[in-house]
Amino acid sequence: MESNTRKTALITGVTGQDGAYLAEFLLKKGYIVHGLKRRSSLFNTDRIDHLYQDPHLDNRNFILHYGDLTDATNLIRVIQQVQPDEIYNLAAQSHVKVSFDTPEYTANADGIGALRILEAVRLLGLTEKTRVYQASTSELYGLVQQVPQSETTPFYPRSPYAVAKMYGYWITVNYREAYNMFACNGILFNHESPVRGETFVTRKITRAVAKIALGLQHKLYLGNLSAQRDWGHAKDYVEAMWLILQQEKPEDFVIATGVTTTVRDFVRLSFGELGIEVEFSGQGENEKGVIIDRDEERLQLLNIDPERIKLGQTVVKVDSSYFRPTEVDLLIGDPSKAQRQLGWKPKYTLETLVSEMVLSDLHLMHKEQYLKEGGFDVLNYFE
Ligand code: NDP
Ligand code: GDR
Repeated sequence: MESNTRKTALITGVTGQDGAYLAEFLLKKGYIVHGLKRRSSLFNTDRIDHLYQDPHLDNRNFILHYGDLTDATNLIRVIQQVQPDEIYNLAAQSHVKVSFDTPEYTANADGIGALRILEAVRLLGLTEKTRVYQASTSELYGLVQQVPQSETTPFYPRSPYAVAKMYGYWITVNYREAYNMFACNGILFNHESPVRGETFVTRKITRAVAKIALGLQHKLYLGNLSAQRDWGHAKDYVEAMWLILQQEKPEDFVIATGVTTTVRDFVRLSFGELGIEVEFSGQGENEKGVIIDRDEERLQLLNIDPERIKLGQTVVKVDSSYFRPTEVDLLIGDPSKAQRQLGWKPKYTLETLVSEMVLSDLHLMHKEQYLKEGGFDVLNYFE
C-alpha cells in the first residue's frame, strides 16, 4: 500500500490473543495500526512486544493508546485522534465462567462497551468513513436449538457474558440499520493458539500436558469433559474479521470449522501429541484419565524422559468447581456463508492446532524445567 493510501485501523483489546494476531495481520497488509490497551500494574503487552515501536521514532505504524471500554470520553478522544478507517472491537471480559462472578462489569465492558464505540463514531461524524467490526460469539447460541449453528439460528444465551454479547450483537445491527453505518458482527466460534489465555480450557490442557510430561505437575483438574466445541486457530479467524470489513455491503457472518470435539478428546489428542496415551473411565465427578501407554521413541525425540511417564498414573481428574451454573453443551458452526461470500476457509485442522499448542507449551516448560533445576525458579522479594 502507498503511504498516502494506507488505511488506519484501531483495535480494542490489542493485548489479547486475537488483538495480537490481528495487529500482525494488518501491519503485514500495510495498515497503520492503533491499539487500545488498559493500564495494568504489570506489563500486559507480552503478545505484542514483537510489534512494539519506540515512541520516539517518526513514522511509526503501530501506536498504542491507554483506554478502557468502560470509559466513553476516553474512547471518543482516541477515535477522534486516530480517525480510523476500520475499528475492530475485540476488547471484552471474555471468560464465560468469570462472567458469573463479575456479571455487572461484564455487561458494562462487553455490552455497553460496544455501544460506546458505535456512539463515538456517530457523535464524531465518522459514520461514512469508519467501518466497525464487533466481536460476537457462538456463545450467543447457548442452549442448543439446532445444529450446525448458522446466521439464522435463534440465540439463547446461557451466561452473563453471552447476554452482554447479545446486546453488543443487536446494537451493532441497530446502528447499521438506523444510521446506515458499515457495522458488522463476526459470530466467531472458539479459536485458540499458543498465545491463548491460560485459563481457557485448550491452553489449560496443553500447558498441563507439557508440565506433566516434564514432571512439573502431577494432575490436571477439569470441569465438564463432555462439552463439545468447534475449535479453530486464531490466525485463520482474524483474517475472516478483516474480510468481513472489506465487503461491499455490511453483513454478519458465522466463522467456524464445522467440526466439533469434546473436551475429553482434546485432552487425549494433546497427550497423544507427545506420545502418551490416556484412557478415561468413570462418570461425572468420578471420571478420570489414566496413562495406559507411552511411545518411548516419540518421548525421547521431544527430550522427555520416558521414565517420568508412568503407566497407570492418573493424570486427569474432575473438579466440580469448574462446572458452570448454566452450560453450553454443543457448538458446531456452519461457515458456508463465509466460504461462499468471503472466500474464507480455515488452513488449520484440529490436529495441526493441537500440535502447535502442545509443542509450544513443551518448549516453554522445558525452559521452566531448566530454570527450576538450576535453582532459578523462585525469586522471593518478600522474605
Ligand atoms: P482475550 O481475553 O485474549 O483478550 C481480551 C482483550 O480485551 C485483552 O486485550 C484485554 O486486556 C481487553 N480488555 C478486557 N476488558 C477491557 C476493558 N474493559 N477495556 C479495554 N480492554 C479490555 O480475548 P480473545 O482475544 O480471545 O477474544 C477477542 C474478542 O473476541 C473478545 O471480545 C471475545 O469475547 C471475542 N470472542 C473470542 C472468541 C475466542 O474463541 N477467542 C470467540 C468469539 C468471540 P488485558 O490484556 O489487559 O486483559
Ligand atoms: P468458552 O471457552 O466458555 O467456550 O468461551 P472455555 O475454553 O473457557 O470453555 C470451553 C468448554 O470447556 C469446558 N471446561 C472448562 N473450561 C475452562 N475454562 N476450564 C476448565 O477447567 C474446564 N473444564 C471443562 C467449559 O465448561 C466449556 O464447556 C470461549 C471464550 O473465548 C469466549 O470469549 C468466546 O466467546 C467463546 O469461547 C466462543
